[in-house]
Amino acid sequence: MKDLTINAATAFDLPPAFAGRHLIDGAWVDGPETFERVSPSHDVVVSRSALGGEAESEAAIAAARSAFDAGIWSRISARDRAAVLLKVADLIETNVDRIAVQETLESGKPISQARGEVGGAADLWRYAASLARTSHGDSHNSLGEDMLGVVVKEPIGVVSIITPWNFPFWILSQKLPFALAAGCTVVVKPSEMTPSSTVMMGELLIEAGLPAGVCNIVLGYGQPVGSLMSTHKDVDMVTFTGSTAVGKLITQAASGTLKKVALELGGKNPQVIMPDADLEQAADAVTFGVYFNVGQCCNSSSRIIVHEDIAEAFVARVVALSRQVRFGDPLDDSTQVGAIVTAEHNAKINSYVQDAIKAGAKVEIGGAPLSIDGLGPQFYQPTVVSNVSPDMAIAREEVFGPVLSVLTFKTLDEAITLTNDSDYGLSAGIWSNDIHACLEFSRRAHAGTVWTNTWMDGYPELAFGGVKQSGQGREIGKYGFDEFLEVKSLVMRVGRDSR
Ligand code: TXE
Repeated sequence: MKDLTINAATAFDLPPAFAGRHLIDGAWVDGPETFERVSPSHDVVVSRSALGGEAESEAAIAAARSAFDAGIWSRISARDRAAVLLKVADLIETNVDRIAVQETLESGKPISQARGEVGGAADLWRYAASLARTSHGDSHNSLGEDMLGVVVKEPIGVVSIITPWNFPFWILSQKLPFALAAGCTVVVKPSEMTPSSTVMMGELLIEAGLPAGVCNIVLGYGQPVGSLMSTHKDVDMVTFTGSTAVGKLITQAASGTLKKVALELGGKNPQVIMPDADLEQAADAVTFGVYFNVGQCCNSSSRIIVHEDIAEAFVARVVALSRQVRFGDPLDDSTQVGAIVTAEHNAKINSYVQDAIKAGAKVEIGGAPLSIDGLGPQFYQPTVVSNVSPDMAIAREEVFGPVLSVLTFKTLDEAITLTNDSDYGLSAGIWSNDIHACLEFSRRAHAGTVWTNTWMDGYPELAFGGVKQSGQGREIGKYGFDEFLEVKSLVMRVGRDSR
C-alpha cells in the first residue's frame, strides 16, 4: 500500500443534495417515490431524485408520441433543429463545472475527467447539428419513361434512450443530439445511480428552446421504467448502453413490437504490444487505458497481450507508472483514479482478482480494496496482474475496475488469436513500428474500433460500437446518425402522359 500515491480527503464545500425530477411534456414532475444517492467517495447524500413507475413512463411516452405525430420537431426545417442543438452546445460549455461536480459526487470519478466528459460533449452536439443540415437521400431519373424515384430519409419516430452510470453525460450526448438532429422525439432514462446530469441536461434543453414533449426524462429503475420503454408499442426504437445481460433482456422485450434496437455493451479490450513498439508510449497508453474513469469504462484496455521477449520490461514500466498514479479524493484536481461506484461493485472487482490469484496469477501492484482516511472504503487500488492465462475469468469477463491483466504471446498470429478469443469485440489496439503487422492486425481483429499506436482517441466524425456481444448498431458519426433515420422510396409516375 505504501507503494501507491494517495490523495487523502481535501476540504471542499459540497453543494446541497440535488433534487431531480422527471421532465414530462415540458413540465417538471415529482415522485411518486424518492431515491437518495450516497456519494461513493464522500459518504453523504448528494442527490434526492424522483423515482418513477409505470404512470410516469406512460405519460412520458405519450408526450413523445404526440409531439412526434404533431410534427412540432420532426417536420420543422433542419436549420431550425440545428439552431437549438447549437444553443445546447453553448449552454453545456457555460455549465461544465456545476454538472461535473455533481457527476463526480454521484459516480466517484475524478473531477478532471468529469470536466472533460461534460465539456467535450458540446462537440457532439455541434457535430450532430452539422449532420442535421447535410443529410439527404437520393434521386433516380432513369427508371423509365415518366418515372421518378426518390429515396428520402425520415426520422424513425419515438426513441427510448437508456443510459448507465459510468459516463452519464457523455453517453447521453452520444445518442440524444443525433436522435434530435434526425427529427425524433425521445424518452430518456438515466441510471438510478447517476440521474442528476441528465436532469441538468433537461434544464439546458428547455433553456435552448426545445419544444415541450420532444425530450422527456423519467427517473427510475430498469424495472419497470426501462422495461416499459423497451416494450411499449408507441416507441419505435430503443438505444441502450450498459451490460450485455441487460442488452439481451432489452432485445427480448423489444421483439414483441419488432422495434429497432441499438446496443452499446461491454468489452474486454486487448492492446497488443509488439517487440518493436515504442515501449514508453505504449506503457503510458496502457496505464491511461486501464485507470481512466477508475477502469469503469467499456473501452478499458483491461487485457494486455505483450510479446514474451519484452514482457518483463514492459510490466515493470506499467507498474512504475501505476505507482505514480494519484488515486483518492475525486474532487481533488490532481486525482487520476477515484472511487468505485458501489460497495457491491468494489467487492466484485476484488473477487476477480482473488480468484485469479488462486488460479496462479501474480499481483505486481495493488490487488485489494482500500479505505482512505476521511473518505471511506469504496476505493480499489490500481492493480496489475501478470501470469494470467486466457481461460481465467479475469481475462475473459469485464472486471470494470482499475485492474490490468497481462498475457503473453510469441507470434503475431498467436496475438490475433488471443485478441479474438473473446465473447466481446468492442475495441482492440496494437503498438508497433511495423506497418504490415499493424495493418494485418487491424484487418483481422474482431472489433468495432482498432487503434494503432494510440488508445481511446475518439472523434465525433467516426463510428463507435462493437461486434459480437459488445453490441449492435453504431453511435456518433454519420453511421450513428443514420440509425435514427428510416429510408423511404417514393416511386412516381409523373409526366404529360400520366395526367
Ligand atoms: O448495468 P445495467 P449495471 C457493465 C459492467 C458493469 C455491469 C453492471 O461490466 O459491471 O455492466 O452494471 C437499466 N430493462 N456495464 O448493473 O444493469 C439501468 O437502470 C431496461 C458496461 O449498472 O446494464 C441503467 O439505466 N433497462 C457498460 C442501465 O440499464 C434496464 C456501462 C444500465 O444498467 C433493465 C455500465 C431492464 N430490464 C455497465 N435493467 C458500458 N457499455 O460501458 C437495468 N436497466
